[in-house]
Amino acid sequence: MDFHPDLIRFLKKATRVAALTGAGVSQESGLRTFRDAQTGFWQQYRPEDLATPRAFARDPKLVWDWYAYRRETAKGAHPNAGHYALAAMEKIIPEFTLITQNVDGLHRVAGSQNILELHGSILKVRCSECGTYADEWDEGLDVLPRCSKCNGYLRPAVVWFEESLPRPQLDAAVNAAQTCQVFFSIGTSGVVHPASALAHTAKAAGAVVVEVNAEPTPLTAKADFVFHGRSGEILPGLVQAVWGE
Ligand code: BV8
Ligand code: ZN
Repeated sequence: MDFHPDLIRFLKKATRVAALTGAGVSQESGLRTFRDAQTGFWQQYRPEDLATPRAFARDPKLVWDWYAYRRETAKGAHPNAGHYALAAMEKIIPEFTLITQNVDGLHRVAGSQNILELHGSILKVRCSECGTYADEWDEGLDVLPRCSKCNGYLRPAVVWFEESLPRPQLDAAVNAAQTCQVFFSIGTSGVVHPASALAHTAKAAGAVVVEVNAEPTPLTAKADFVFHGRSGEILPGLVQAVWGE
């Protein structure tokens, strides 16, 4: 894959870079994306119908089990070359902000440190009533884990649809989009708000926008550089072409 000399020049001299990642970055680690059809028992459900407070209120055990299944698959997954390339960029570029919609924790495993988890973490669990985080809980077929403090139902510490994003992370992400010189949108279909607005905020603030995604998205027409393919191949190629690492 060859990279436009302008992009290489921009990146070589960039001191402030931001990257937004979505489920596509973890696809090569074997984790399903949101728009991929689900597999096995879960293929009868649409993620959008399970990742909501209403679904949890209606059937907390079904939603808990879906997240328990995804938590186990996330724990069994390994970062891929795309995650490692982003961790390498953070070490090279003076100010690098990784903004992720993913809840699988793989960026941290790959060594990224300055991470904004806009949608929370599937590895963390909190009480749906008092908000207390739980370090351990009962798992089992007919068990619905409850809070040791108030006996409320435990839930995954992720942001569901129609729930607000954590203010500090969102504000920091907007600030990074407004101040960066180059903004990457990687492995995301760009349909979920407000994360999908960040690339447009960066563009409006004068950043060079780079899209790395397996297929075209609503951002493609506005991006300055577009690479359609697998992030696990494109990102390491870019790091090699720009910084020779
Ligand atoms: C909110 C955590 C305020 C849980 C998630 C109408 C218009 C505008 C907005 C709305 C609207 N109706 C409702 C809304 C708001 C809603 C929204 O945006 N809905 C969408 C569906 C229209 N947003 C919200 O509700 C947000 N909150 O707005 O609060 C509010 C308050 C009260 C009332 C109303 C509003 C909360 C959004 C957060 C939801 N939680 N996840 C969990 O994970 O279980 S979102 C979920 O989708 C994941 O985080 C996921 O990351 C995210 C986005 O999906 P993607 O990451 O982009 O994944 P996707 O599968 O879509 O795409 C993957 C891409 O990768 C594909 O393009 C594919 O081609 C590509 N790919 C695949 N393999 C590879 C690859 N690319 C490269 N390499 C590969 N190998
Ligand atoms: Zn509680």
